[in-house]
Amino acid sequence: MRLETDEVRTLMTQYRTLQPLSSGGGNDPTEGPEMEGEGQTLTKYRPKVKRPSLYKVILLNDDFTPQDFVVFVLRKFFHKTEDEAVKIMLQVHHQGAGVAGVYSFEVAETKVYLVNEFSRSKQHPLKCIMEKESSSDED
Ligand code: TYC
Repeated sequence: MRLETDEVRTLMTQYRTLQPLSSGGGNDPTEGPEMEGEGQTLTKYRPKVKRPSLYKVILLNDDFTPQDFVVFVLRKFFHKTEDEAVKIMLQVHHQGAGVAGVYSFEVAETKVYLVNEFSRSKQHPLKCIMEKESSSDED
């Protein structure tokens, strides 16, 4: 296609005055606040995807559950080695609580349920709870 000089001039003018596609003011819910750059409007986007939240599964100390039982629970339900299990058990024993593992909501919920049911079935008062892990990309 052959362009006449006038058409070329018009196209070049249009090109130079083109606005960024997302110059704000639209109703795109993915658009974040604008930032002023070097004479140009930059649009900052919020991430469209979020990492799933993670949950800490925590064991609580008590005065009656045998230490060996806690170590057994850590090995059976949290796949810890003997050394890791002893370390976590002692942390709980001395500090009052300790993290057995970090999982997605559903996995954490299942572990809490299984551990509490297992402890109850063996008549030990060992309690397991879950707590949302604070993540850096949340306000
Ligand atoms: N404190 C318990 C004892 O001395 C041991 C224990 C450790 C219990 C960890 C619970 O989550 C626990 N027998």
